[in-house]
Amino acid sequence: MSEKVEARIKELEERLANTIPNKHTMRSINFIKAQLAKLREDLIQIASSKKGGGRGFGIKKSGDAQVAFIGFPSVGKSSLLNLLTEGSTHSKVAAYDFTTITAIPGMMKIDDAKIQLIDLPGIILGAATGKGKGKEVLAAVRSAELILIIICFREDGSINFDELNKVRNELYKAGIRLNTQSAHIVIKEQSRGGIHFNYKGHQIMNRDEVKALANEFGVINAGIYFSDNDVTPEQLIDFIMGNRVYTKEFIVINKVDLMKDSFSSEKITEMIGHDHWVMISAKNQENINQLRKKIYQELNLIRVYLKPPKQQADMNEPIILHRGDTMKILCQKIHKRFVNDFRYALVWGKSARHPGQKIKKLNHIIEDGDIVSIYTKLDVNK
Ligand SMILES: Nc1nc2c(ncn2[C@@H]2O[C@H](COP(=O)(O)OP(=O)(O)OP(=O)(O)O)[C@@H](O)[C@H]2O)c(=O)[nH]1
Ligand SMILES: [Mg+2]
Repeated sequence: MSEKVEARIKELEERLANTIPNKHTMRSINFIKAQLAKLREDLIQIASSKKGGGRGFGIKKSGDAQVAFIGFPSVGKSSLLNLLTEGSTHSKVAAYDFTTITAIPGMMKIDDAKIQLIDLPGIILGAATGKGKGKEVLAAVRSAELILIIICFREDGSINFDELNKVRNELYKAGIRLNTQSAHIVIKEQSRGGIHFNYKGHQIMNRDEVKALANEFGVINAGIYFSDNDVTPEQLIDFIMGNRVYTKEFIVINKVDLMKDSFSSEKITEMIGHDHWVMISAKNQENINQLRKKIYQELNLIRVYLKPPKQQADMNEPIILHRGDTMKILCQKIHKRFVNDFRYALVWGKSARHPGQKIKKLNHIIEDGDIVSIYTKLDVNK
């Protein structure tokens, strides 16, 4: 069953690669893209229905944020986990591929935050369709908020950038979208009237193309509205298919001890496509602290100090939140009853207009370093 679907995917991928995009071929290109999206979904379904498939490794989330490691075998993922968690975790390291066969979680501590790192088995081509432990690995990756893609220097001193693109491609096929957001699209299905297409700004697809794509997915009568410029066919397909995960990647280039001629950072940034990367050597413990700091930065974490009413603030154990988090999220993190029983809070710090500002709104955005006193309905001596 899956072999047939895979063969069809291969055929369509080849057709897509061999079709030169222009006005006349646009329609058939979009048709192929729609078919591919459906077939890939079918493959994921087939793999998930097999015993043990698609369920991840059942790792319980803990800590303030979760970061998953992904990369080909033997790039040094487990060596890195052991270093970043300072010996509190031991994931087996060996010179042969597929040393790690399940997910190994570890806790990295930095600046009062506890970050759960998840070491995973190496992936191979075809992971998205269930090859190797691909389904489980990708399911574990889906639920992390930051994905560390690990590549490394080869023995000849070059960097294996091919692997980066292969990993990205597997993530893409598994419905994971990196460093991008879902397009702002609204689809209102109706009982009749065909497709009505409205949009803001400049668009690359015209009404006929939008209609043809929507029809392909069984959307026949609907108002379709794009509020972003230049929505691509892929974005429209993603929106209709749903079930996509939008997350961030950070690139680790390991084994820098094998480097022969030095690389300019501009060149590496160009090869990677952005400057969210770091070069390390797990073997020589080079740049490990810098990586730790980068992970913290990428997660956009902030520290908030609680001051129980009429007492001193606890400056030793901050609550860790994400930038942009609200008072409601802070309350939830302390205990869910704080959301229901919330009356107001007194706030000192960057988010307060003056020290000790009284905040009554749960949608107030907290800032790094704020000190917060929460008063609930149960506080009798307000
Ligand atoms: N030269 C060099 N070798 C390294 C470095 N980091 C790890 N290795 C070696 O690379 C091999 C694989 O390391 P692992 O940490 O097991 O790699 P992995 O990515 O977890 O591998 P799998 O679990 O099989 O996917 C081991 O022989 C390590 O000693 C490094 O910075 N430099
Ligand atoms: Mg490993």
